[in-house]
Amino acid sequence: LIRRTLLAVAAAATCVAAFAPAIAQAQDIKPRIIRFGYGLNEQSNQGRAAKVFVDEVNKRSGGKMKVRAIGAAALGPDTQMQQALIGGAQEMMVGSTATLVGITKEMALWDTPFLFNNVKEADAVLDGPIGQKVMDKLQEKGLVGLVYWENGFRNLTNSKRPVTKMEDLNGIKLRVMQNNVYLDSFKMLGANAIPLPFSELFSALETNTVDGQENPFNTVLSSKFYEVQKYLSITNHVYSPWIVTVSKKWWDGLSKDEQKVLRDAAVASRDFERKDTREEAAKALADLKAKGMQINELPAAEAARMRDKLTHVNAGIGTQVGMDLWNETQAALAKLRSG
Ligand code: TK8
Repeated sequence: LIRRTLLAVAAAATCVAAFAPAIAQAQDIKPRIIRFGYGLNEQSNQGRAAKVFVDEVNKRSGGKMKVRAIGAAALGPDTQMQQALIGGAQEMMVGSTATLVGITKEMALWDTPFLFNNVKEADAVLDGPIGQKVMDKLQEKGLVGLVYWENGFRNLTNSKRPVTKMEDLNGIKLRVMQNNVYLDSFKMLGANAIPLPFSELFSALETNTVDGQENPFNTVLSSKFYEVQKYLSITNHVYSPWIVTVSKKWWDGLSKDEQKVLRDAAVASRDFERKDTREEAAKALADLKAKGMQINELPAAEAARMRDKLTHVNAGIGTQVGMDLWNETQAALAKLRSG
């Protein structure tokens, strides 16, 4: 009888292992505390998706891995957190790919003005082999990239005047991300481009240290830039991804099961984040109008003039990221557009 019971128990255990591999008890998972830093506030699309990541890691690790999501740049701006990850002093973060260009030059690919025409193209390239290739470049610098989230198409706001043509940018002190492509792009368009970390942006706008900035509608709303910016010009000049990264030093000490928990939770957070961001963006303009912003579109001819001017920047990006990667991306986009 004992033997039979043991056999039954063993068979049951095999069943559990075969049919429910997600059960945490069967996995090699230790209790872990994971600091996950981000720059926007808790009420933003970034904050909402960070919460989803917390829940997903909790659920998938049977409560053993606990993510502490810390927003509003409380752990420092993007560039500072990146260094903390590289050094192993912080486990995870999500931030702009643009601020990673100083570490991994290939990230500048995503800063190419007007690279993607729509989010479908962005998803296809970012989640495909090209996005993976760029992400993998982080490893040699001490970072592991997991997924791209959507920051979104960027638009221009300022406190001086409606920007309806390129010349309207002349003399406008415009905050840009700490990134040479953005700096060159807006200088090219005639603005007085000033790199600043995001965490200093609201107060810089409030004190008129800078006159304007560019970010997706979602951020203009969640960071309350409408309180200090009168004009919003719909430029959609670039699609900006966020990227979820892990300290490689820390990652290399995790078991395969723990790494899988983080990878799967990151994918779940990405799927939530893109949907949530797109829903918010679709109604953000009406909200911003209601908050008193004056919104204008660019006449098609003016948009074309700006685009044309910015092609000068593209040549430099090709050299920076490598012509192979550049050409591969252009070919992938051409294929997407023809299909
Ligand atoms: C938040 C930033 C922000 C970015 C910027 O940390 O800096 O303007 O768009 O989302 O990464």
